[in-house]
Amino acid sequence: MTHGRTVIRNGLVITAADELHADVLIDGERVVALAATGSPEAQAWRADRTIDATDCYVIPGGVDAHTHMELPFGGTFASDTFETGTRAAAFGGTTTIVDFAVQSVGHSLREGLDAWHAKAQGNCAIDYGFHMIMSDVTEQSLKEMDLLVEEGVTSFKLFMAYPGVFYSDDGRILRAMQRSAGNGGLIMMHAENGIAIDVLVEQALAARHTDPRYHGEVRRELLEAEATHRAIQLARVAGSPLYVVHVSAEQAVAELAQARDLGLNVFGETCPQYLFLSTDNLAEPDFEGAKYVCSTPLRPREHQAALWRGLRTNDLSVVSTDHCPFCFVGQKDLGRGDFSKIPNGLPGVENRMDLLHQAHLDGHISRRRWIELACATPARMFGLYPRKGTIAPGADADIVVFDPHDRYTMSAATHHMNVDYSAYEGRQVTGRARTVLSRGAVVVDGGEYLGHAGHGTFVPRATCAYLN
Ligand code: DUC
Ligand code: ZN
Ligand code: ZN
Repeated sequence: MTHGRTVIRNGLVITAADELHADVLIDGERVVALAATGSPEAQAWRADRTIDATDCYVIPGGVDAHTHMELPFGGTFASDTFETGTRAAAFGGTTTIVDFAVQSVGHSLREGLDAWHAKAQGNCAIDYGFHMIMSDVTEQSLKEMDLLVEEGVTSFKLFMAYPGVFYSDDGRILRAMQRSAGNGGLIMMHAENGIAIDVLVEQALAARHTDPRYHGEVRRELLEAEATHRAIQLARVAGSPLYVVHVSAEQAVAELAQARDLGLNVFGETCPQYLFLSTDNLAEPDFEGAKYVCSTPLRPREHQAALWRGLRTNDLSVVSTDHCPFCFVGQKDLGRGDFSKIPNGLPGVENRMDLLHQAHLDGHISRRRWIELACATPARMFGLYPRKGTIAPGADADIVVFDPHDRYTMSAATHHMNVDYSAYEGRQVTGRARTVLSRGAVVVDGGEYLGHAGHGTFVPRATCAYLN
């Protein structure tokens, strides 16, 4: 579909590299030029549509590299479909997601990937890519990895947690890492020692410790740090890069820092829930803590300082959401009386850009670092840059006109995610997406949805741009 020429005037363009008072010219689905606001060049542009961004930022659309739409988990499914989840993402200023296709045990990667294509195709409001969850590392699935890399599915998540479901033992992990060392794929690791955690779960339940807060207690910080350390050593042995997802414990950040100080291709991701929430939430009475059950778990608030520091030093280089919503009524409920049966996951795809902007206002990160963590680095990490993650000639016109003064209260009553609670209920933030463009089309404007299911297309990805 062609959208003619659009010009965005009078805004402050912020990318990971620059802040410029510039106008942006879009032709069809792509950015074609930037020029200083008021310059003869910008004034000479003729367009079919002008978007006025006075007093606003003009930023690249967010890239959320970790979502789980419709994920089957714990006997139920994540409550956002690709349609509802990507629409909510658009409202929150995110214009690309990378979701996790799942290989189940006994099935091929191909079957899993085809199933996820079928769920997403024709349903998405914004562009999307896939990572592949490998639950069954076999001779066959190792060979399939090469084919997936060629098709633009260039990253593979393995689990050291969830024995009997997604879990891979060290031998399987090593084999997958060796394969990715050869084919350019990036191994993403859920680093928690699931075998030890399951022992602690059993002991906790035997002691009648059944409330949601025990989810946080049994998934010990040391078991995240130990698994992170082990994953790093296995990657070194295999000669492969490693990306550790949803890092929450200070001791795990220390493992990443040590590896990175050695110059290794080891990268870390954290999520807003670990930066803004804590075990205090998990301990909320009347089973309310179930709303905050995810893995890795929320940590005592003292860990937050280490995460913010990691984001500044680049020992953590991406903030994704791990968006995996389950309704409080009817889904989280499954774990009343047994915390281990609470489906793991939090909603957040709509909240990430605004929470990170608030983090800028609170003095944790600079404005350009906000864009780097939320747009540019995930795009580079997962082979989407410069098509996604920046505003530059040739890039997709995935652009957000962001009003940095718009103060509002996050709430389930007003959010667009298909889930009956907000993890950030009542939190006031300043700054919100006003106008959101996906490949040149306005999909959200002033709180109104103007997009449609099926606008979003699958984006084949190149390999990680950070490897040295
Ligand atoms: N963690 C979650 O919280 N949900 C889904 C899978 C995961 O690893
Ligand atoms: Zn995980
Ligand atoms: Zn996840």
